[in-house]
Amino acid sequence: RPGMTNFLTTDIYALTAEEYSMGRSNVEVVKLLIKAGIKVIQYREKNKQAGAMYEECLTIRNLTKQARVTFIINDHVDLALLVGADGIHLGQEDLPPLKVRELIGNEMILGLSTHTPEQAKAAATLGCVDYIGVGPVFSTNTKKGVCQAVGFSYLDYIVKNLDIPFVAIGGIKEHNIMEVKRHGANIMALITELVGAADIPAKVRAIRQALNKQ
Ligand code: TZP
Ligand code: MG
Repeated sequence: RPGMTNFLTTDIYALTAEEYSMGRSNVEVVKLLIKAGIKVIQYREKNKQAGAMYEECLTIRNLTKQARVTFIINDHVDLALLVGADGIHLGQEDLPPLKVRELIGNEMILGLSTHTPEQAKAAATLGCVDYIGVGPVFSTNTKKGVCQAVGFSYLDYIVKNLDIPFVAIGGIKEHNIMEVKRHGANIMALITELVGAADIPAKVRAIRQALNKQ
């Protein structure tokens, strides 16, 4: 999968969320993330109509392609196919990963959110999932609804027992990211800490400094 090299070598996996972006558009935020040297970006947008998302994703696909940034789209397989994204990210309630793999072929990255050891084992067993999301590590307001923080116990379980690539997610900030790394995570997914930062490139520099301190 072409987008996987960036994925496996990155430290930060950035996700969009316009409602937390301090009045900036998803496209503006993506430009800033690219400028900051982010190599993996997921378009995650829960509040827009398909037509508006299509236009945004088309623009973001062009920007990310030029910058050789891996572009993953949350939920919307049709959008990912139409704009030629590098990957698609599914939740537990979305279409079955095996069926989505049938649609997207072998070139696209397929990610799946998981919240329990059972879900992680099931994802690994499918054979068609490239990476799993692991979390929420800390409590977060960004994912509204049923999802309770699972703390470090679930992350520790994954590090100890499973071989599949994973990204830690949920409430990860500059001040706690080193703790997450110490628990064995190499790739951290962040939403509000990045899109909500007044100066996104400065925030990325600060996070990378924190990660490389010890
Ligand atoms: N999945 C688990 S937690 C979460 C998602 C999409 C939200 C993470 O957002 P934030 O703002 O980084 O806590
Ligand atoms: Mg979903």
